Amino acid sequence: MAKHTSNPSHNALPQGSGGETQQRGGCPLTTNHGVPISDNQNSLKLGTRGPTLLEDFVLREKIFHFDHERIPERIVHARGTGVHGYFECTQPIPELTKASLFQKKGERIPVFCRFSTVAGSKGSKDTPRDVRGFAVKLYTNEGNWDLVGNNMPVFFIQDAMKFPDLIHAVKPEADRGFPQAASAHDTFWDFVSLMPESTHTVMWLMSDRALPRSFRTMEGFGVHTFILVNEKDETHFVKFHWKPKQGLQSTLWDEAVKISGADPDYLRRDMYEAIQAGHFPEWELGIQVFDKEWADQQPYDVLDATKIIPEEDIPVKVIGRMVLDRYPDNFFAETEQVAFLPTNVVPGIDFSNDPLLQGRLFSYLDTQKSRLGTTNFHQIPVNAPKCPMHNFQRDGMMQTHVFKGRATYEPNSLDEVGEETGPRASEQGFTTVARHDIEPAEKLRVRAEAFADHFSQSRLFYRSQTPVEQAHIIAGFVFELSKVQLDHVRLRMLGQLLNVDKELAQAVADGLGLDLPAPIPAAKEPFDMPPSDALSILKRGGAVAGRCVGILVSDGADKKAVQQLQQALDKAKVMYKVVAEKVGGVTLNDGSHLKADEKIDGAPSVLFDAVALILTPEEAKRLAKLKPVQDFVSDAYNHCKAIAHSDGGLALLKNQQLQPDAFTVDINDAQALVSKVSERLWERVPQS
Ligand code: HDD
Repeated sequence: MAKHTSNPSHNALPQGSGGETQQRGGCPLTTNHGVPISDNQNSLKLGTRGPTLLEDFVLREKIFHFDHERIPERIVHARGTGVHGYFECTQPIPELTKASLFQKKGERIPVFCRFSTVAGSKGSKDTPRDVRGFAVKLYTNEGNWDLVGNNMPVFFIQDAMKFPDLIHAVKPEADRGFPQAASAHDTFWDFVSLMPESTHTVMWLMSDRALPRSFRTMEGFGVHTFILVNEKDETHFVKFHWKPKQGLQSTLWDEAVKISGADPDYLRRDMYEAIQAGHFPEWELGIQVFDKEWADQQPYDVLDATKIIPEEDIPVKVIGRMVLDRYPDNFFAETEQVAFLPTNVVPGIDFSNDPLLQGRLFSYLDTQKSRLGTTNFHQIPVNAPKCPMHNFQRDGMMQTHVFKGRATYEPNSLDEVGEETGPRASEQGFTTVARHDIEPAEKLRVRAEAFADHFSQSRLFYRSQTPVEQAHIIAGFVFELSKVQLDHVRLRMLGQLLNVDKELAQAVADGLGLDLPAPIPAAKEPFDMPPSDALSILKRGGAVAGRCVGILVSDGADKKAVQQLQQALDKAKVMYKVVAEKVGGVTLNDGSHLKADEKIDGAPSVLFDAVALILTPEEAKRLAKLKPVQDFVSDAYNHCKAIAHSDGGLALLKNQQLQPDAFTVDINDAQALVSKVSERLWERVPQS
């Protein structure tokens, strides 16, 4: 006989399951319908060893619910991490927009921000070469404004018509189901080499921008041109930028590859750990504002999402800041169920005619129904506006509101018999601004002539980079095209690159061991634009606070050196992890015990911005024979990172034939390490 346990007291039952989400310790376990459960270990059987009974509603409900726990993953941007925070207006702009969030200096509103990769599935790694999504839901007091952007200011295509083709090309190849989360394969390069308009974004994709060190060290861009509308219904064009206070930083390709093995969750863990440690990432919201007259004079079309507006031409004006300070309580409820919609705009913000944006306005609402299963997805807490919401939309799957009364239509006169009439549209509500710049035209399925120049800005991007960054772009092309198996695709891509920059094309051809083909005729001859420093990561650099140092210690390590380093890092708000041969830790030279955070082979140096090697010479000699220790040291060095070392640490470097230099500093000069945490000594390794 199954052992019977006594039922918990019925008096302790929670008040219905609807809003009860707090799992209090010791509260009674119940079914979804509130029936107390006495045994959560055994199914109901006939006898002790007999078959399980169909009437076991406790078992069936539990398994039934489990069977349906997954929902379809996002068709793109499936892998992501979300964070709560706030937006604060720092520079009101009532002259430009009536949007409520930009009216009062110091006013804060809540936000939810989701960072993502694009191509990979939900369970893929965090560090592929890919664009990163940067989607922000701003809960204003006039409704939700979703700025659904990326970490690159341009996009692969000019018209939404091509989006399914682009995504089919980059996703795992249809017949074989691989490669996962990678653009380095035939179909992606076949597509982009046939689509010259993709070249500019492909340049960004081959650059270090596609390998961010952290979501915290990325810029965000609204990409499209939007429209700001003020109280007088005057309009201005605008582009939105998120500028990280942490500065910009990326990883090397070799690092990214190794990180994906050591910690596929690297970027989300980084965000989680930074927030837990109180290093709240912060971005400034900036705008580039311009009018139609200015736009008409540019050699590109501001409605073309494959183009930037150089910051030297229209400087970015900072109007606010966003701070992310709270990790979600529940990944599924919040990060997975959050639904971003470019159609979520508020009074004062309107859409431009960018054909990519116009297509997006349909796609996102549509996809939420298939992903979240109901038109009532706006009632999920993370999606619900935080201001009042009233309308006559009713019913539908998973309706959670209990509407009262019979006013479900408008107009109605139910107030004449004392009943509620329901909400009314008001003049202060959203109005699509009248645009006088759109001339009456024929219906045409065409691409505007002004969208035809695909290479001038690709060239601008390449020529704005430092030589180190250019070398990384070349290496990116060589790696990716080496994975392409179709010779004609490689050659076609080289033909496109010739339109960007001859030296770039030659270097890529050399890296592939191929002769340069003839250039592919450009639809419009590219021209040279003045380089823009804003496009380079290295010309702008990063900040020290919030970085992470790996401290490799051995038995007998000098306690004073360890403590001094820890104090200097704490003072500079730099995180650190103690790494040792065994996770139990080490005994320091004063006999005290230092617990390790990580075992050496679980925390290779690719996970850190800089490292410290605090070992005794004897232990260094012994540990130098271990492969993970060798890799820890040589990777830190070859990835150009700062290394602080004790005498034993120096012996480890020499053991690996690594020459001391300006970025190998004595452990007693902790400040020297701190000052170099966000930099790399590129001269260490030839960049070609
Ligand atoms: Fe998109 C998701 C960003 C073009 C269709 N997109 C999605 C997300 C981001 C972007 C950040 C993830 C949101 C989240 O975290 O839940 N997408 C962009 C940017 C684009 C862009 C910056 C160009 C400037 N997207 C684009 C086009 C289409 C879509 C042209 C279709 C015509 N995007 C979608 C989608 C997704 C999506 C299929 C998948 C999941 C979702 O919407 O909610 O509808």
